[in-house]
Amino acid sequence: MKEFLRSRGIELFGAIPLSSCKITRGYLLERAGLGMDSTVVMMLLPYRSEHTPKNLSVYASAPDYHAFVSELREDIKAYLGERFEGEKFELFGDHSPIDEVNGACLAGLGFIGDNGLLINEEYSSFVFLCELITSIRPEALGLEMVRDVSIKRCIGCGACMRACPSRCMDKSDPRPKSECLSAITQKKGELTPEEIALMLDNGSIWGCDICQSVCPYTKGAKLTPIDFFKNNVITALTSELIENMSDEELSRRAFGWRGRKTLLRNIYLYEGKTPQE
Ligand code: B12
Ligand code: SF4
Ligand code: SF4
Repeated sequence: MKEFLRSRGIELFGAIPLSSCKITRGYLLERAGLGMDSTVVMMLLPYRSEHTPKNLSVYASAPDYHAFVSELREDIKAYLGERFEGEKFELFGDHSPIDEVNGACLAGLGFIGDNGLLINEEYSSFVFLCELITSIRPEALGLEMVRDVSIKRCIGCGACMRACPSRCMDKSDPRPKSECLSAITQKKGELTPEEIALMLDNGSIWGCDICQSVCPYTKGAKLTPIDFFKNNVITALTSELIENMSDEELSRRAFGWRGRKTLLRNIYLYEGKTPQE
């Protein structure tokens, strides 16, 4: 398993018992026929490349990580299917039965920042998380089960709290996650004047990286070694680019998941245009 993952550019992984994880969407486990005695192989996918995006977040500028996970899912199923007859296995990422930040921390792959993200010592928080959940024992996969890792936290310097434009991490009055700028840019329908001002003041059409950029762990963090995230990076969103982008290409981008209309709403606001122009 280690060699298989490394052949896909995945160097950071660790196995933990599912029973130690925070279950957030139990129905996904049921659907895959996975019991609570399963093993979770948490994986980190560093995604920040040398290309610095101008008006969108780093995660959205790279090709969609869901596509990477889909491809990996097929490959893992073929690999394990040949070797382990009758066993259950499923790869999840984002749409996952567990709290992935918590899981990656339990697997010893990093610690949790006050910004809520998993911070890895080499790559900082610019890592996507995904996980194989399987009935196969870790020893049979050539992995050791990581046990009893306590949740570690960042140094708590407060830079993310001070920089967050939505005041999500305020100690006295933390705003709900629905007010996070990242959530607002991904919201369907009409935005309120306050939400529009927040988006324009911070110059991001899709996502928000402020609490990651100011984090001291990001200074000097390594760039992705995974080719998938290095190529086809989009560093600026424009109405011309999106109006001319095929549905297929848009579906392969993280900023496409809410549909063209929501994305163009943000771009037109950013460009000072009305939708008819
Ligand atoms: C829903 C969600 C969001 C929502 C949250 C909305 C809401 N109403 O909850 C929104 C859209 C705000 C969001 C934003 C982002 N997200 Co998000 N998100 C998730 C998702 C799908 C579920 C989180 C969850 O429900 N956790 C379980 C509940 C029980 O935990 P919780 O206590 O509510 O939240 C915990 C964490 O999830 C985290 N957290 C999650 N969202 C937010 C939002 C804010 C403002 C804060 C402070 C913390 C925080 O804090 C807690 C620490 O354990 C996870 C994937 C997953 N399945 O875990 C990705 C995930 C956490 N997100 C991810 C990313 C990349 C982002 C963004 C950086 C994207 C961007 N550049 O714009 C931002 C960062 C915001 C932030 N500071 O966390 C990555 C994080 C990777 C990492 N290194 O930790 C994940 C793991 C997806 C993945 N598979 O890689 N996200
Ligand atoms: S992503 Fe932006 S708005 Fe959301 S918590 Fe981080 S700094 Fe605040
Ligand atoms: S900016 Fe400081 S407080 Fe925030 S996550 Fe990074 S180290 Fe922790």
